[in-house]
Amino acid sequence: MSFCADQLARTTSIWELMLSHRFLRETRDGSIAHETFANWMRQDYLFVEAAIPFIAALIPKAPRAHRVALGKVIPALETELELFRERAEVAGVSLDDVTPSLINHGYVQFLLASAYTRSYAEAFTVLYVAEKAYYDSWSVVRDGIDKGSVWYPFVENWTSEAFKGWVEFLQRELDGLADAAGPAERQRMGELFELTAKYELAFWEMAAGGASWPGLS
Ligand code: MP5
Repeated sequence: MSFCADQLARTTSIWELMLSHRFLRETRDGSIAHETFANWMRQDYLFVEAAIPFIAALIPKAPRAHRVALGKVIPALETELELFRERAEVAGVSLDDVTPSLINHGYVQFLLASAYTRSYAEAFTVLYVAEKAYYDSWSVVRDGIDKGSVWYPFVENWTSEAFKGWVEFLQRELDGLADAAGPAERQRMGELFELTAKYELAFWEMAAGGASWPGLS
């Protein structure tokens, strides 16, 4: 079995919790509270901003064949940030003075630490899982959301044919990196795979439940 198929099977229970999350169901059904979706938008805007230095830190570690593909992600992320700003304007959401929730802070530190301190194959595992989680999650929303919804452009962003192709590319390449890895590195890749899936689930939980830090209101 390929590395990704193996890991996806091993972490099925996490993916099931992620893809059946109430945040996705309520966004799909149109019953999500405006403030709840706005909370996700504000937090994910910070996450996407942090994804830029994550990708930038991966590039010097990347095999030559990956450099152009990774380089193209940076302008794509800038375009994505524009989408957030445009939707925020339309929906009356302020993206100013946002501070990261504990989950967001932890996830971003984890992303950056992976890029700086782990092998390329290990950090690439984190990238794949984060992208796959968003493709799968927004595909759940796509299957039912009103196309006139103010949130629909986010669905289009992460379920487009181009994004699907990107996730498939990442999956093929990650399988290749895992084939070339020794058993110890492959083991670490598996641990990062699971941890990233848990962060993704936790991010939906935080999006639905609020961004305040434990102990503070
Ligand atoms: C992504 C994201 C997808 N925007 N937010 C989280 C919490 N996980 C994954 O990443 P990208 O870079 O926006 O496609």
